[in-house]
Amino acid sequence: MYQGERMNWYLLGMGHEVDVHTVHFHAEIFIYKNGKSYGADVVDLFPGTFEMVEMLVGNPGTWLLHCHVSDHIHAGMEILFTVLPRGESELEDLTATPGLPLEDEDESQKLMLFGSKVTQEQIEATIISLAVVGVLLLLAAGVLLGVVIHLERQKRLQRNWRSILDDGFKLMSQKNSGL
Ligand SMILES: [Cu+2]
Repeated sequence: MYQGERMNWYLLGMGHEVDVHTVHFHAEIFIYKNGKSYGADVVDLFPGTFEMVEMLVGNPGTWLLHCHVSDHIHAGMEILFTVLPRGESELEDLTATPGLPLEDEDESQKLMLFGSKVTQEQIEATIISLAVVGVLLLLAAGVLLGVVIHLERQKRLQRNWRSILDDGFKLMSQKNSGL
């Protein structure tokens, strides 16, 4: 990892009652969130639990990561992690760019949709435009249905008029032949 990055560490505790660990990061400080946010360099890890800490990587070098429980140290529960330095200009870029990566407040409010990140405002705008399109389509369908019903009614009326006229002619011709 590089200086200036924000690194999430996912710490998973396993085993049973003797496996209580105190995870200690040398030379770096992380943010531990438990209702409020705390700056710390040691986090307690109980068996069957996990913790997530967010490290603001600051010090270049190779550092120790280990457990403070003596038995665990003797059993080998220690490892090194390396922080690579970043050039001065790169560090300035990191701090000058708002929202990246030192400020990730905005990132947390974005949702993943079809593989791309979208804000809540974009989702709201999409839903509103979909609703408007839906209402317009409903109106168009209603108008079309009205036109079809009107045309059908006209056809039926014409048919009725024709049959009434036919009956009239029939009656007239019967009368005429009777005379
Ligand atoms: Cu331990």
